[in-house]
Amino acid sequence: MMMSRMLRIAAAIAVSGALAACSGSAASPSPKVYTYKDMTVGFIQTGSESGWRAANTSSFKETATADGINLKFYDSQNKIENQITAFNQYIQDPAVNVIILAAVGTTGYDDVLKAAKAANKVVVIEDRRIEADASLYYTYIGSDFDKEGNNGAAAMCTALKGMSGANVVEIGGDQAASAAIDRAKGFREGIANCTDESIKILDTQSAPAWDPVQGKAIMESDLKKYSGQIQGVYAHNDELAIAAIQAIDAAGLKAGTDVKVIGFDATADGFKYLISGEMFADIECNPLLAPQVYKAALDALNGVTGQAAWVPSQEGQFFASQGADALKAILATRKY
Ligand code: GYE
Repeated sequence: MMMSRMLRIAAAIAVSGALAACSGSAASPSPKVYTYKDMTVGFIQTGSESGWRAANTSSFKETATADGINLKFYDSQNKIENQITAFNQYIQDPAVNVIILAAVGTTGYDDVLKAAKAANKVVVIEDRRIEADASLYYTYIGSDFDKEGNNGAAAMCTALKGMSGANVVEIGGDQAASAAIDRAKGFREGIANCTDESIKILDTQSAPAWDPVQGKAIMESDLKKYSGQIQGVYAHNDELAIAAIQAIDAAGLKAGTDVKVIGFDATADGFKYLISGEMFADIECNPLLAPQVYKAALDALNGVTGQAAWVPSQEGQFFASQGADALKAILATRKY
């Protein structure tokens, strides 16, 4: 009697175990694999201050449309306080699972980065580096602005070759931006290595929010203050370089001959002044970052680890000395 009861209990246990295995209740569910259609991105853009910025914004909007990403776009009007507001809005928005930041400044983001992490939002920094613990965001994708500054210095050394004791003035971008901070740093590092001539920075001023109207006023002031003493202009983007060229020409001087101008971004407008010979060199800065940034965000959603803290952009430089025909041919192949 006892044996048959024990057999019945053993059989019942075996059957329930088999049923649990069949129903899958014992096995854990396989993790969800995210696709771009599962991404709702809150993109916090600096503003619309330059041709580079317009190309960067287009890259994110066009790529989102092509990939089926739901994009929420915020223009910060170049104000850090607006970026903090937008960050908090996206943190509180249950639809947003990815936040992308193009930073106006380098500091002031720690609290919102911590809040985004606590809310399990993926954060990717694009364009400009920030001063924050790398554990607070998935990765940073943007240029090596210090290297760009080194390249700008090398171009200035070439432009002023053989002029012992050459003087330059600097027209900086917004002094809060890492792009301006590092291009200034890289330039100073680089001109110290000029072999054939010593280059002195006569004056340096920054254009708030990269405003070319301010940039032109800075150049006009420098031309008055240092009349006949300026051989070179180091401008932190093409709009500031073009503003300087306009001021130089208005002062009766010839940009490209009397004064050598170096710019950054290599936008279509910058190319026009390379082709005319009024800009000596244009150091490229790649704004077409959206495909890389969205892929990184998707990897983050899918739990991919081992991502580099910084993925530097690939970019080159262009010179008036390449000749108008060659530069026109290159320009015809470019997207911005
Ligand atoms: O050079 C300038 C824009 O962060 C690289 O920002 C970007 C810079 C770019 O205002 O045109």
